[in-house]
Amino acid sequence: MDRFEEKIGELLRLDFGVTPDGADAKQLYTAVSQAAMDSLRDGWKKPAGKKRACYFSAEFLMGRLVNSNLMNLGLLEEADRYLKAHGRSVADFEQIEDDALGNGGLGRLAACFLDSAATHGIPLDGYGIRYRYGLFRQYFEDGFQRERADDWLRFGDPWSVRREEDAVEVRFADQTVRAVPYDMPVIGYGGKTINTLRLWQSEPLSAFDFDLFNRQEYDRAVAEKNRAEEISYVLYPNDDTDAGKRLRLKQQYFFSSASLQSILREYLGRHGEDFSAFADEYAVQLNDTHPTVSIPELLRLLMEEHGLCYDEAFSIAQRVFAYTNHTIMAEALEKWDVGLFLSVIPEVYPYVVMLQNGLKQALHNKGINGADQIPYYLVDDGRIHMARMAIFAAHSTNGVARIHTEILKETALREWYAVWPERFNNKTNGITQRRWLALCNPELSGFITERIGDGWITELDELKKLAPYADDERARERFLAIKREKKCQLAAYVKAREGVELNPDFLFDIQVKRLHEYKRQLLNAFSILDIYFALKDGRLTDFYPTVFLFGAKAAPGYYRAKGIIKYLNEIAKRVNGDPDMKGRMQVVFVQNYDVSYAEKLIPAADVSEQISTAGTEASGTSNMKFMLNGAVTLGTLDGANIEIVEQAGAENNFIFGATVEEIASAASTYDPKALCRDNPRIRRVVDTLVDGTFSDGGTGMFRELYDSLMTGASWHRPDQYYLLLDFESYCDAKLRVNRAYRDRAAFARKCLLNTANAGKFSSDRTIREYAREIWGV
Ligand code: C3B
Repeated sequence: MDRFEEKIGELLRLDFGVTPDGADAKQLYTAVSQAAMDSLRDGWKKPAGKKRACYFSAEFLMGRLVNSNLMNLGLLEEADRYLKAHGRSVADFEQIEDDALGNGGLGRLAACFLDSAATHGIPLDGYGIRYRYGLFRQYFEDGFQRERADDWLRFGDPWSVRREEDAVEVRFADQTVRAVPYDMPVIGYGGKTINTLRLWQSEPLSAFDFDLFNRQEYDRAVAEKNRAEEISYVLYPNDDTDAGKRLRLKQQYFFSSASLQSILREYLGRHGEDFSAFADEYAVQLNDTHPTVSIPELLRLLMEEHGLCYDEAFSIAQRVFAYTNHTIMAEALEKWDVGLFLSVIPEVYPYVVMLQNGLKQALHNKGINGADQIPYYLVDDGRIHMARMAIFAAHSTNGVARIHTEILKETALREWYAVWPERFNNKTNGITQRRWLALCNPELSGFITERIGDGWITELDELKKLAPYADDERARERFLAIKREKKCQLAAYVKAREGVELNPDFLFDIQVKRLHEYKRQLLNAFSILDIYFALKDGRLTDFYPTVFLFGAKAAPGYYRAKGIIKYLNEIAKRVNGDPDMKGRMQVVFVQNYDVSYAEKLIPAADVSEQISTAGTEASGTSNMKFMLNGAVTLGTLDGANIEIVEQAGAENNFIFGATVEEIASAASTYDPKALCRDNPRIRRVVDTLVDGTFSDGGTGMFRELYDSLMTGASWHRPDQYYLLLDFESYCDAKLRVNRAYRDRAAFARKCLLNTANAGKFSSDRTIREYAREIWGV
């Protein structure tokens, strides 16, 4: 028995007083995790004298850590053997960890980046917030979304180390709090590099006011504690929208200031007050505008506490900071009310003003003066524009897929691109193949490794070697058998979680992502109804039996998104309850879609639904996960879909709908009312929102959805996501996929070619580009 196993036994004995055979799953989980932590303590040190990159992000959606950490440390098999010897397995840890410190794509991307950087020896540390409660847990009640708090700490947190000695203070107008870091090791595959994810927790300066306590003012005695803890209490549940709330600004400033102070402290320890090397030792990537208040805060710290002048401080900031834009949705580009900003962090505001003056001077130097400067103003109309601040003060602004960056340059940020074109660059997103293939699909991983070796685990381009097997009948049959096995596994999981039976011989068509109008789950709903009616009427006779699966959380305050969930659940009830549909079609909306559910759903998919209105989805990353696991994309020419199809071949995917250019030219002519009037198929499905086919429980939600399609956000702007424009081409494409699926060998070929051409979409490739082209590490 080696050291790792001995350590597990010892921890079980000392911490819980149990033997390995007597321990429950939670005790085993804690002991195994702690033993793994113990094994890496020596290797978890920052190497001196190297430039480090810091990823500032309000969200890190890490997913369960135990399996990936054990795998990366090379301990997974050993742990499983040990557990099996005691009548257990790592699968027993399934229900133990949660994975919820992020909303969706942006937070999950941050987690993929950390994994890739550590795997390739790139010094990258994450900095964020240790929310007490992560993204809410979702369940359905009569088809309506309900939310419950996500108490992710209920199983303990064996992967974090509290670093009391590194705590700092963060000052607000109305309170000062202590930011206490919890460090998590980020273990590269093979365990050679261990970086750090530092998450800050907000605490009171002193735990308890005894004066008040003695005066029997108990409420006030705990009030300060509560007010401090409030800051890191809960993750804002909005994806792609900006709540503009006071607490949100507090959260952003809290982790920005704490992270900068912690970096400065490290630097001062090495260099004293000489800041000349600071920008050579640190790069800070701002993950969206959420940490952008870091820019004036760094100026403040350098000028106020270390006596630098504005020009010196600005030049350092500009070399240090880089900004990633993740969306062009106007409502997500953060703007802070000056009054609100002043009431929360008045000490930072003068630095915003200095930046504004610096901007005016810089524009003047470029020959832009007077009213021409207005579109650039950082403070405009009583609001502080955070994206503008980031573009002006950072040396790099990047989009997350080729088309997204083009839209930024040509449309959304064109004034800025005109003045500082050299700052703009593209970094197409990626995903880590360790979690999204090796861990979640060991069956397909084994298939690949048997044929081309295991180099793909760290160099995903190796998958190219798989392409010839797409023409090999035995390989295709094996692939189909694996897909079926993954469907059976998913079916068992869905049965346990939702109480619904899935038939593994059906086609699995899956749309999983946050619920948002622009992602157009409602369009998917309409197409399903269209197929349903066609089957009922006998118009459609050769339909291959299909299950349409959905998973999506709606932000709790997003009324329309919640209406779409209810609508889909009503459709599911109707279709699944219709005896005519037995063996032909099924609709299932799973509850609480999260990273762990994704790990089950994605490997089982035949068809990946990526149907956002062209020009709205910056990149998407689930599209890459589906592709890697051998599904075809049914999608629009939007975000990274474009690059996916370019890599895997248009003939191996199913593209439909208006392009960005076509959407732009449809803007003035799109007339949803006329489309409804003239096209009976459209009318029939859309009318189900209002003709009593389905009940929204008297809430009026369906009527509101109907109105949103017909009249849109405003009277002169009908449905800004053009659902009915793309309806027919979408339904056609859906039936094309369905027909193609009948020829299983030909379909398997398409799937295999998707996997074989997924190399570009590794976050290893993306993070190397950031390291080389932006950070210089
Ligand atoms: C998302 C975008 O919506 C996705 O297209 C993109 O793939 C990911 O970011 C990662 O770049 N996004 C998000 O999850 N949250 C935001 N606030 C903005 C964008």
